[in-house]
Amino acid sequence: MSDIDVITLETNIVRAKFLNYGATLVSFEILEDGDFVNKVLSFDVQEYKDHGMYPGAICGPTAGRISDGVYELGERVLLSKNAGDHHLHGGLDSYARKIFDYDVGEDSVVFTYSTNNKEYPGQQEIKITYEVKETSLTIMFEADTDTDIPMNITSHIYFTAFENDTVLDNKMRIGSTKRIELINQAPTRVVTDTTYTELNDIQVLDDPFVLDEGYILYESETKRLQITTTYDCVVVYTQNYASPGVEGINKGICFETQKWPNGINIEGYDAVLKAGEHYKYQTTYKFSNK
Ligand code: FUC
Repeated sequence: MSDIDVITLETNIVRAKFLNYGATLVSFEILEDGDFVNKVLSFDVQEYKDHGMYPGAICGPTAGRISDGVYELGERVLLSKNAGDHHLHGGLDSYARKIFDYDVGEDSVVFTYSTNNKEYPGQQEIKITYEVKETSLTIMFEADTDTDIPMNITSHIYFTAFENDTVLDNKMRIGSTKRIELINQAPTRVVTDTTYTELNDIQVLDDPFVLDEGYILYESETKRLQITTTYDCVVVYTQNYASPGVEGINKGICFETQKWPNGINIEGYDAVLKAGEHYKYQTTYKFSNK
């Protein structure tokens, strides 16, 4: 584990830690009444290696499940099936499992990674920028490729329940009127569902929502997280399984902003990053008191 570095960014009100392994966000602490309060689930550094929850990690080339681990783009590409019948979060050669180069600025850190991925064809250049501004964290996802591939990069941060014991005690609103229905866990077709148009109690979720407007609100009685994104989808995952390093379930909630998971296998959706095109999306997480 000696090749894993911990990188710290500090402003007058925020202290954020990262790993070059998976370009991971380890902690995001905000100064509140004289104390630093962590807003994400954090683990010991050694625990991040190959962790099944992908805590804080950058997942790609394709986040979410690729149905039956296969897609066709000129040729038929067979991917590893690391989640039952499906390929998940970039599979066995995921960006989440790679050591990135990095460059630290005053209030930002830039991670870069160049890969001849073992599963996806071609050469990819990945650039992830984290930027801290007051109580906000912005993540910029950029990529280039020399071969057409489905590209869908997300961040797998687990946000805490704030002052509650479980995230299910909080409320959420998504700028969405449609979700992508799962069949045998694979995102398959878009259905209209306005369950989350208004603020609602959170239920157990592992579901993709199509964003009409790029925002999500997540809040407790006293705290609010407002997420804005240029992506057109968010997978909301409520940490539904017990895992090493967390006591119990539903202790964290992920808002995996991304393109449509399995979009490459959904008719009419453009999931492809073409050779020579530049991939660029960004998501901002802003914390405030209510
Ligand atoms: C989410 C889910 C998966 C998985 C993983 C750790 O993205 O979609 O079901 O358990 O995180």
